[in-house]
Amino acid sequence: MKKSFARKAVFAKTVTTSLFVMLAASALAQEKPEQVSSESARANFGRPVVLAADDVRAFPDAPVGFDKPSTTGMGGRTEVFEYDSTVTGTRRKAVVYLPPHYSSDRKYPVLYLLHGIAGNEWEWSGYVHADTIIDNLIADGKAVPMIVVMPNGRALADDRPPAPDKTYSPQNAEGFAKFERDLLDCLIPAVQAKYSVSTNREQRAIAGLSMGGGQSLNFGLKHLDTFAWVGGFSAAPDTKPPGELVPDPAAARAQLKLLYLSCGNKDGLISVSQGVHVYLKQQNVPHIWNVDDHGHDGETWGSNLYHFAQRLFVTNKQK
Ligand code: FER
Repeated sequence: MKKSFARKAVFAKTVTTSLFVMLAASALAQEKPEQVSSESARANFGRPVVLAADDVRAFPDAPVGFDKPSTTGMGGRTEVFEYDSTVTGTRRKAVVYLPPHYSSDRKYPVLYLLHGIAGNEWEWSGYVHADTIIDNLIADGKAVPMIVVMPNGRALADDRPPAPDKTYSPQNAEGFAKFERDLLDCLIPAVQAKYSVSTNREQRAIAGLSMGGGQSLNFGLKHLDTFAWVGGFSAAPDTKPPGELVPDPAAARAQLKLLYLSCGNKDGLISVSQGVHVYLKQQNVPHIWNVDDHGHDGETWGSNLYHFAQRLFVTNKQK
């Protein structure tokens, strides 16, 4: 009797505790994403890196010279592209890379490449040399000729990078969320009106670094009808929780041609990508997970663009 009472008491306490934990968890889950601030960003960058057994390299670093212009110069070219945005009410800019011998006689696949929280449309070409990386891959026959659109992912009327003390302001972060509609409703149609590009989802990719990595996962995986190739390099805490990113693993499995995740093992933000990788693995969603030896820096972004771009718009490169 006594024993049974004791058991019941323990059971009741367990139920109460579990209920409390469940309620607290659901309250947290319904809460708005963590308010962005310099303090929370510092804390996120400072998180200890805890590596699991499969947090290892899928690829070596890109070879020396991969991001240096060839002695014969760039085969392709970059230009500034402008479009009208109904989201910001302004005319916005994107840097566009066109492959060698770009011609309206053929339709090209397009990679949308998104920058980080303090960057703008010049970050990928100016800091990481994305145009040179892609140009060299095409010249070497390692990537198919493609157009790369490097937009400004901060969809605000004033989309200049904010002063350093405002980098993590909620307003700046909000601009990155608003870019979803700017991309889908304004930029993609404008690119398709101006350039000779394929409008097929299997000829459209999205990838980005850090804040842009989070955007690429959030927008790419939500709009599988628009993007078949998705990459997140060092994805930032703007990334949605994994279950929200991929609510329908069967659809992701069926529709994605490539899902590529990477992060440096010296990057305090790695837990964001680790969470996505673990979930994808549990749900049997094929993906590449490349953990290299870098931090939150241009070396990991350049090297992962090198590996990602080679796998775009070709079959059987998921593994
Ligand atoms: C954060 C830490 C870093 C965060 C965003 C970042 C949204 C983005 C970094 C980058 O783009 O380089 O807490 O919150």
